[in-house]
Amino acid sequence: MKINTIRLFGLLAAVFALVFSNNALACASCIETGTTGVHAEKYDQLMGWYLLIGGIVSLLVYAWFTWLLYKFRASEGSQDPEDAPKLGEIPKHRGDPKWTWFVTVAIFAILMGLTAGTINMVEFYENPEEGWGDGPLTVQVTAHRYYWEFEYPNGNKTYDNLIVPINTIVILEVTTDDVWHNFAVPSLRLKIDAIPHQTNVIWFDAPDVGEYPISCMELCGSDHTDMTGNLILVEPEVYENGIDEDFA
Ligand SMILES: [Cu+2]
Repeated sequence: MKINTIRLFGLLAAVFALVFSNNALACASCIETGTTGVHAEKYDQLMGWYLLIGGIVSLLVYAWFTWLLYKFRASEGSQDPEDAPKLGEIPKHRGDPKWTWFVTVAIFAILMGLTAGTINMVEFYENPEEGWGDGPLTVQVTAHRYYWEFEYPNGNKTYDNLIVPINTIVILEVTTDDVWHNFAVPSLRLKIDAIPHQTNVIWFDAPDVGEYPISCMELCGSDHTDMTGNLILVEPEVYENGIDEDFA
């Protein structure tokens, strides 16, 4: 192999390594925080489709690109092919229109499929579905600079820690007392704006007891990064026995 060919393959290998190591890092961080709940399951399925289709398309594009670079590489004494485009001239007929049609229809079909999946997902986030679990249990979430307030149906309140039972539909009615915030529980793939004078609704249902980090994901002031908490999922009996003594 010529030195330029070796360099070319080295460069492509580096690009691939960079792309795939980024994906690996993203996966590692999602395993670290743990995932639970019906939203995470559906969301990850959809992301799996995006990654799979994106992966296949990029492999095809890079393979085609590499093949073209190799096939049309310059060598001593080589000349432009007859149908090479010339500066300032509109090329005569080049290529096969069937391929253009094929690619256009394929892209359209892929985009329509992903759009339908995404709209479906948005509807799932907005409408609690019956049959997932007990409940619903409605909790009022109020954001403050720089803490979270959770008010339960019986009037009890907790701060920064949201404590709810597993296998229950939990509806969160989210608002704010001051500026814009954003309530997010990455492990459950939940994220919703907290907007003054407005109540936004999101729901979840998760089967695994544990603690899952809550973050504010809207830059809200100097202590924004300290605006954290935990979603604490407990057995229904533990929740019934009173959340005040154990967790608040
Ligand atoms: Cu905030």
